[in-house]
Formats: sequence, C-alpha cells, structure tokens
Amino acid sequence: MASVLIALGGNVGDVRGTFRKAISNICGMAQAALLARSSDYATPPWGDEQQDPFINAAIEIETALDPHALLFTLHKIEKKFGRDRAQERRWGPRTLDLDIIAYGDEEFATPDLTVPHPRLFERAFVLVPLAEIAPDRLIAGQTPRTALAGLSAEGITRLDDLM
Ligand code: A4P
Ligand code: MG
Repeated sequence: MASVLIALGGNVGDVRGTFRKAISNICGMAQAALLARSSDYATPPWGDEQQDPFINAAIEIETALDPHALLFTLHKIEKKFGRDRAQERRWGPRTLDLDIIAYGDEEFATPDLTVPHPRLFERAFVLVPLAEIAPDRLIAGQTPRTALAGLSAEGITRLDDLM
C-alpha cells in the first residue's frame, strides 16, 4: 500500500458537490482508504486568467493500485463528472481535475505520468491545501510548508466546511 497525495480542482458546475462525490468514487474505485482531506479553497485562476475562479482541495489516500492504474482510474472519474478533454484548452475551464501530486516517495517520469507532479511547486492553489494536510511531507526534497513560503497565496480563501 502506498500513501498518495491527490490535488482536486474545478471551476465549472457545483464543484464542491463534485469533489464530495469524486472522493467517494476514488475510495471505491481505487480500493483506497481516505487518510486526510483538506478544506476547500477558492483560488484565482492560474495560467489562463480569463475564466472563473477555481475551487481546489487535496486528499491523502492509501491505495494498492500502482501509479498508472491509479491515473487510469482518476481519468475515468474525471470523465464521469463531465470532463471532456477533447473540448477544453490547456489550463482552461473544467469540471474536475485530479492530479497525482506524490505517490509514496517514488520519483519517475513516463510519457503519460510524472511523479511528483512537475508543476507542483509553482502553484499556490496546490500547495495551500497540501500544507493543510501534509505540511512536512518531503516531496522531491521540499515540503509544502517551505515551498509555500516562497510563493504568493494572494486571493486564496478557505471556504467554510459544508454541513
Ligand atoms: N500527467 C502527467 N503527470 C501527471 C500527474 N502527476 N497527475 C498527464 C496527473 N496527470 C499527469 O493533464 C494532462 C496529462 O498530464 C494527463 O493526461 C496525464 O497523462 P491535464 O489535467 O489535462 O493537464 P493540463 O490542464 O493540460 O495541464 P496541467 O499543467 O496539469 O494543468 P492543470 O493543473 O491541470 O491546469 N487555476 C487554479 N486556481 N486552480 C486550478 O485547479 N487548474 C488549471 C488546469 C489551470 N488553472 C488553475 C487550475
Ligand atoms: Mg490533471
């Protein structure tokens, strides 16, 4: 079993409702136990700024799936919640984005999967939720807490817990 960090994002539809259902699907379909779940955060759009704000969150799971099987499962769940990669532009609007941030302490790059996530340390919208659930986890030689200290988290706000 591996401890895996997954980042969730979306800016189309009822994103918080989608997160709730997607997390339950991840646990079922990836034969995973949920170890931690961050709050949801409203975040200014990054990369392509001409779009609605995003909601972002992070979870830690324990799963027996290997990294590629997990990615395949996450893509199926993205699709189930309305993601249509054929219709979208890079960094553009989407219902649900599920990225593997870290898989145990593995480090590798294949054509369809790079772990840890290659753009992790550029993105406060990933690091803020991660710093809530795994502030001191060593990922590619850095921790979310120290990585975040060097970035602006301006405009990122924690949303109230849902009932
Ligand atoms: N892939 C490779 N490594 C990984 C990994 N570790 N986890 C491959 C997941 N996927 C990985 O993914 C493209 C391909 O990356 C996948 O098919 C997989 O094989 P994608 O999700 O379609 O990515 P993308 O949009 O083309 O690029 P990128 O850089 O991953 O962007 P994001 O993060 O997905 O961009 N602003 C805010 N505030 N919050 C957001 O969540 N998200 C985006 C979308 C833009 N701006 C945002 C946010
Ligand atoms: Mg993605």
